[in-house]
Amino acid sequence: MRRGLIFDLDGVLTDTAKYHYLAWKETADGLGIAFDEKINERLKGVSRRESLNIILESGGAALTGAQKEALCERKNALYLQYIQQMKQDEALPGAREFLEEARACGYLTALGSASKNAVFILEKLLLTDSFDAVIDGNHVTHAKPHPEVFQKGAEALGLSCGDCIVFEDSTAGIEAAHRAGMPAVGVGSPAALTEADAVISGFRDFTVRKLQELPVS
Ligand code: B16
Ligand code: MG
Repeated sequence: MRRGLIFDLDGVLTDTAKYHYLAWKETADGLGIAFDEKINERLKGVSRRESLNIILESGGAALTGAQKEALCERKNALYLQYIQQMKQDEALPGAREFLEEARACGYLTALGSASKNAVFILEKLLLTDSFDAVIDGNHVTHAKPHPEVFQKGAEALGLSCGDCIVFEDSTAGIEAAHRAGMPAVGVGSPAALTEADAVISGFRDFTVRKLQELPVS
């Protein structure tokens, strides 16, 4: 049995994508770049800087490194205003319960998120104590689809990559899991997550028993 479970944050344990959307929209509006849900989809699981590059590319805008840095800071300041208001009930349904059950059954749990705000969000959700290790955007040099975040997650748990299973909502994250040598459970729609080894709609009514029935255990 694989003993380590590594969870992405945004889109898996909570829906911060809506706050990323609002903050990026305001930033893009300031640049006169049209921004919509379709472009926002491409930002899921992608680092802050890479997200800005995607937005600038869609608007045909070229900026200097310093200008990009300033925009990333501005976007994050807007984003922080939103997540400051988060409450514990913004954990996605069943996520807290599944984490508790998994740990009670002897699984080790790690967070593997691209976000540099992950620790703050876990605190807001009262989920900090549900993890044996947290690897986020502050611990990695390479963004997903690079496998670094998950490799470091396994290492922090004291496990080999082959002992871990990843839960991810983004295609970049699923590719990162595979490149780390880990199976990926997609969280979302099977049509969007075709590369995942199994797909669940979310953690509502999801149990350790159901995990063990998936072709990833
Ligand atoms: P931050 P995840 C990712 O979180 C988001 O999906 C992505 O949209 C965001 O750009 C990235 O975190 C960086 O977030 O600006 O807070 O550092 O899905 O990897 O948990
Ligand atoms: Mg995600």
